[in-house]
This record gives sequence, C-alpha cells and structure tokens, in this order.
Amino acid sequence: MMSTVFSGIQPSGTLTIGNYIGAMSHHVQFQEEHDCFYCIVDQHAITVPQDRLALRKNIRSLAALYLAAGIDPEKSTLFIQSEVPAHSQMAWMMQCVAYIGELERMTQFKDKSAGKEAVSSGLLTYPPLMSADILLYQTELVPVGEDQKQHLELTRNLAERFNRTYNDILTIPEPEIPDVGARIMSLQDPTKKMSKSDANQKGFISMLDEPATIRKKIKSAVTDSEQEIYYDPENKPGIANLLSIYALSSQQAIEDLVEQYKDSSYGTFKADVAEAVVSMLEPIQTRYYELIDSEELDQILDQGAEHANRTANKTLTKAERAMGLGRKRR
Ligand code: ATP
Ligand code: LTN
Repeated sequence: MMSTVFSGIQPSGTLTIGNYIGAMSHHVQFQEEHDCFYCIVDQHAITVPQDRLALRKNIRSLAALYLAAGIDPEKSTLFIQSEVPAHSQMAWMMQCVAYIGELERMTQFKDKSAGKEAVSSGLLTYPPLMSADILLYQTELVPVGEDQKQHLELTRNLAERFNRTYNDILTIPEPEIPDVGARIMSLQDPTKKMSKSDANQKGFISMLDEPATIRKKIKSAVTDSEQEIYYDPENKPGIANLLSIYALSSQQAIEDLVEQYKDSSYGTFKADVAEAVVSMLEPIQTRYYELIDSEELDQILDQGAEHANRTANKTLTKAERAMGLGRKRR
C-alpha cells in the first residue's frame, strides 16, 4: 500500500557512508512504492553554531548528493526546511504541546549539551521542530537510523496529546528502522556511531572522499589484536563494523563474507572493504559533480519547496484552527 514517507537530514557537513547506508539508500528505495518528502533540515542544523558560508555550501551539497544517490524529483519531493515557513510555525505549536521534562530526557540533547556552557535553547526544542516536520505531511512512515528512534517515539506522543487535547487531525507516524546498517560505527572508535560532525576526520568516510583517502582511512580503522574474521559486535566491534560496511556496500550477506574471509588477514580484508566502498561511491560522485553548480538543481529545489508549501499549509491551517489561533475564517 502507498504510504506518505517523510525524512530529514541535517546539512551539518558532508554526509558519511553511515548516513548513506543507514538513511539515504533507504530513502531511494522508498520512492518506488511511496509518496516521499525528503527535507534538508537547515533549521535543525543551527541548533549548534554554524559558519554561514559553510552552511550555505552544505545545504546545496546535500541536495546534490540526494539527487546523485538516486532521489528522482519526479517521484519524491526534495526541499529545504527554511523555505517552507510552516515548519517553524508548527514547531512553535508543538513546543507548546511538549513538556520541558520530556525534552530534557532526550539522549541527543544530553549528549550534545553535556559539559558545554552555552547550550542554545534550540537544542532542547529540537524534537518539537522534528515533530512538526513529520506531522505537517500527515506522514505514515519515517525511515531513520536507530539514533532517531527516541525522537520518533516523542513525536507519536506529542501527536496523540495534540489530537486528544484539541482535535483529532494528526496522523500518528511509524518509525522504519533498517535491521542491518542502522548504526555504522566510527572507524576510530567502533563503540561510537560514525558521525559527520566528528572532529577526527579518520573516524568517518565522507561520500565525497577520494578513493585514496577511503583506502587510507579503512586501512587505519581500529580493530582488535586477534587475527580472525567473524561477526561479533560485542567483542569485535571494529571487525563487525567493517563486515557491515562491506556487506551493505557490495550487497552481500555478512555470513557469506565471513565464510569467504575466514582464512584471510585483516590487511587483505580491509583492502577489499575499501574497494567495495570506492565502487559504491564512484557513480554517486560523478553525478554529484555534474549537479552541484547546475541550474537544474535550483529548479528541482524550487519545485520541491512549492509542493511542500502547498501540502504543509493544509495541516498548518487545520492545526491553527484546532488550537484557536487567529480569527475565525469564513
Ligand atoms: P551529526 O554528526 O551532525 O549529528 P549525523 O551524521 O549523526 O549528524 P544526521 O543528519 O543526524 O547525521 O542523520 C541523518 C540520517 O542518517 C538519520 O536518519 C540518522 O539516523 C542516519 N545516521 C546517522 N549516522 C548514522 C550511522 N552512523 N549509521 C547509520 N545511520 C546513521
Ligand atoms: N533529527 C534528525 C533529522 C531530522 C529528521 C526529521 C529525521 C529532522 N527532522 C524528520 C526524520 C524526520 C537527525 O538528526 N538525524
């Protein structure tokens, strides 16, 4: 059955292969069966300090990457969050539905604010904005990585609370979390998730890294002192992570790879993991460089914003009415 799908990615740096394997590749598959909205969430990115020129560049780069990875503007709506004002309008309303206590309990807030002195209030109210993103489109499915599960749970609670308190107008969304690849880990610390904002460049592979860089980063990935290749995320997180990356880059099963490499050294194995990643990224990078400075990219984003505005404003109007904002319209 065709469902409405919504997902967002922050333009906070060049996407990593974790973002691609855990999120973007699924977004591409979803558009074949569903009505999809994919949003570049620039307003989420400013919850932590951003350099304005870098942010501009990252927004455009993310849009080009989405398209290069296979998002088809004929099938999906690709747009920039700040170009659809309904997101911040609805976010304010969701902030008034959310309790401070439940926002303070979010793991992402705790992680990103820990030990910092100047924590923006936007970092705390980030989840109501994410809820607004999702709820404006009457979304049924939200494909995300494991780390976003808690925000999805909160979104469901806020939507139910809104419906109970005001009027039953919001669709309750379901998370869609892939079983394998939902959590690609850092190459330097395989107990931490791979993250594009990691200060240590060696921890992640960016989707735009050159083949030589990819080979170097995988070669220096932290593993263990054993010399045997098998899948055990608990005790061998480094090797398990490389096995996942290999499996998902080359569309093979982890068991088959384990069988194939049971007598190989870590060195041989790592070299092959690197080649699998290089081949996965090659066609995406080629298309990316064709798009990045093109007018076609702007046209697609203009069209996306127009369609998103039309759709989002319908829910926004209903929600404002349900809460009693503004004047009664005839
Ligand atoms: P940041 O480092 O800026 O916090 P991030 O790299 O964690 O960002 P997001 O923009 O927060 O990425 O996430 C985009 C999407 O990618 C989300 O759906 C998220 O769940 C998914 N994702 C992020 N990191 C990983 C990972 N290491 N493995 C699998 N999926 C991931
Ligand atoms: N919080 C998400 C990004 C995000 C999102 C969304 C994901 C913002 N709005 C709506 C799915 C649906 C993140 O940091 N990965």
